[in-house]
Amino acid sequence: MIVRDLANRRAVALAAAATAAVLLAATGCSSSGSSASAGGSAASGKNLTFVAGKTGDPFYITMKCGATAEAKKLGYSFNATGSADWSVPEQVSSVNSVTATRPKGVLISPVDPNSLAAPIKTLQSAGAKVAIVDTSLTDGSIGVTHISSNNQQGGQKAAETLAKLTGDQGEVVVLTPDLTTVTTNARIDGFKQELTAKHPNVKIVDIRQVGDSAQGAASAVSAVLAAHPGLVGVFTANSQTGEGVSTGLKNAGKQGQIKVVSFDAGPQQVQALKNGAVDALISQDPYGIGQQAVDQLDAALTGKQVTATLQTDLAGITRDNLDDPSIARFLYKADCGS
Ligand code: T6T
Repeated sequence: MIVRDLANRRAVALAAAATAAVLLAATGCSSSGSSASAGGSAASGKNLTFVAGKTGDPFYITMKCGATAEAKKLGYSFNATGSADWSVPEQVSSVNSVTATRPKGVLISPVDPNSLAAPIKTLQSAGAKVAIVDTSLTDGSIGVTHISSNNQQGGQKAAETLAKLTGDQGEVVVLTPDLTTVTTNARIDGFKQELTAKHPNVKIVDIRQVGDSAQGAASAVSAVLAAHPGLVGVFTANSQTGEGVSTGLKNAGKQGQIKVVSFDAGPQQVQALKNGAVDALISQDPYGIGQQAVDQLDAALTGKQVTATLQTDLAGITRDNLDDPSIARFLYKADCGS
């Protein structure tokens, strides 16, 4: 079952999630170079830009699709850019280039909570309204709106799901891109908190940084298995780590034997769920994040009330509910046509 966004509805989401299929509240955002425009009286002559964390990532692609559609509906021209990798220098450079184009509004998912603060402040000083999407900055005063998933809650749900899959006992590992990204860190915090509080016999034996790459995660799996031959489960904190773990387990001949719960639901992750390499996905609503961010920027630009903080939905996806129509919006896109 799925619960709609906004923090004041999260209690409903939690109650619903108590059943087998897992259901959470989350966020997302997406990117990569593209543009769309349409005429519209209220927003005539106004332009929006999206700066993604990683342009080729299905999560950000899907966010871009939602933002593009909403911008078109409201009559804004829309561009998308960002870093090809999860890179601070690349994203700083993107923000500086965007500032030079003088957009009226910008959606941005900062890849670092501190290093992007100064360039985004400069962007704001140049007159742009800014929506911080998916990730966050340490300085919460930057941006007119902040839209994301409840990543901590998603991590808790991942722990609950993995505990169930492993019979509530045994050694598990966490694979994460790094220990600086606020979203993945919040997921890991939630994961640890839930196991400590409710599943003490499920032990985290390693939290491994593997880089934001499927290859890094695949290689880490063999090292992890060598160090922990009795491993029963893996939690991967985002798409790329989730994509790599299935390859790593397949290479080790352990596919299907070790339970896997992955954050996000990119096309490759969904395929891995279908073929049994992964057991559950905790998915966000990046399309909705993109839509809502554009709505909030439009409100800021037209003198309407802006909501400072919004949380979007999460969904727990298994082979049992994958084809449920209510899950469709939680499956990420490889491109806006799919
Ligand atoms: O999980 C998403 C996003 O929420 C996170 O901030 C970074 O990784 C993803 O883009 C998935 O790869």
